[in-house]
Amino acid sequence: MQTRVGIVGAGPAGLTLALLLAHRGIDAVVLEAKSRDYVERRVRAGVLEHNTVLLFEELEVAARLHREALRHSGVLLRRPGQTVRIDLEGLTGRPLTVYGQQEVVKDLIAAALERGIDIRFDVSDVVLQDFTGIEPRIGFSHQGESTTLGCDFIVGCDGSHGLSRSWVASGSRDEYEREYPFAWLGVLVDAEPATDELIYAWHPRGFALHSMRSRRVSRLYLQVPADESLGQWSDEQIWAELGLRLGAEGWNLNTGPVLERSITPMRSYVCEPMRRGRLFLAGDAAHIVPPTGAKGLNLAVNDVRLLAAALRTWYERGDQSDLVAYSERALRRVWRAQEFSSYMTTLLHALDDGPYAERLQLSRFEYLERSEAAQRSLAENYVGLPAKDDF
Ligand code: RFL
Ligand code: PHB
Repeated sequence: MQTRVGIVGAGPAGLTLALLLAHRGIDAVVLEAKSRDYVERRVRAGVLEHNTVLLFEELEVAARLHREALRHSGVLLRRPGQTVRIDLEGLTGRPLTVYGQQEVVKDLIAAALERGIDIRFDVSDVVLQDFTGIEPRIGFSHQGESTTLGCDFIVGCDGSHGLSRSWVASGSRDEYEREYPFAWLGVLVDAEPATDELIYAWHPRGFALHSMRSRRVSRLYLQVPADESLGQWSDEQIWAELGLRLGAEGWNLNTGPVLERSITPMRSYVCEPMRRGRLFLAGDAAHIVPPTGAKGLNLAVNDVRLLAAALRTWYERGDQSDLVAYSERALRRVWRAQEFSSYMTTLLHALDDGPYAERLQLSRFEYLERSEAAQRSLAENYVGLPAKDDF
């Protein structure tokens, strides 16, 4: 088997990259460890930046998104007795789009298969070889047979638990990490959202988030200790805690059957550089942010936007300068998102760091309530700085 670009992982990064390359006449093969059904059902992100939507439009994969997604022009930040609305669209001119990651993945897979892109699901034993030379290869097993895919470049889009990162040699990579002492317990619920805009709530008992997937399905999260297990929480306890932490006078949560529940650890990670030889990393394979800033999927899409353009420059002009610049360019936005995600996380979670830290949180919140400059800064980071080559 031979192709130009071998892509490991069919999440948002791998699929978007394959579509961007196909758009430019560059063929690629995508190797995915899980089944199609599994990746299409995995419940994760919900918030898309305007940049991400614009790129999906350019790729002509946004028809269903435009029919079904919810468009939000603001977001609510709450503390007991106090709610601050950030007018995202008014402050930045850009709205926010709420559309489930599993819907994005379904749309990308359907478009890729329709356009003849070769995606192999259920592969195993993926081994990356010879990427420090000019003829990289990917060994893998598929339907009981071992095969080798020869390619010009390998792109590791295999997410936070993937293996590609481990091939960027330990001696030549710098790793930056932070583990938070808490996790998010998330529930997907068959209930009409009790709010038109997302609510991020600080509460002395811990953070809570009211998000949604549609006009009939809500997505809610609770801060829990890092070592919490799902079995420790009954539905009744989850509803009681959500009601308490999100509560406001004259406002009630809508409850309903829980369709899915999960626990997500909160951590930050960056691998620098996002490249070794002809192996490139993109998305969660290279960096992880806590979900409070809603940035992970959007960063993955930005990485592959830059990488696809760099590969095009290489194939059309034999010019490798954009490939050389890829890691540095991508990392500028990655670090902005790291800082913003850390800001949102420490603004909104119960930190268990004493009364001084709590007063700082309160002061930051009051600053947001009173200062348009503070609101504008939050808004431009949350909706996403405009996508440019150098940011
Ligand atoms: P993915 O989506 O993890 O895809 C990687 C794919 O690689 C496959 N794979 C392999 N394939 C072949 N061989 C191997 N050895 C392989 N190892 C792994 C995996 O099966 C998988 O299909 O990474 P990608 O494409 O980089 O996309 C990143 C996003 O998924 C992630 O950043 C977001 O989900 C983060 N995130 C959010 N991002 C946002 O932009 N907005 C949000 O609102 C938002 N909310 C969230 C989130 C993530 C969450 N969780 C569960 C982590 C909310 C939550 C709760
Ligand atoms: C979600 O809807 O899953 C969601 C929304 C906002 C976040 C994280 C997750 O910050």
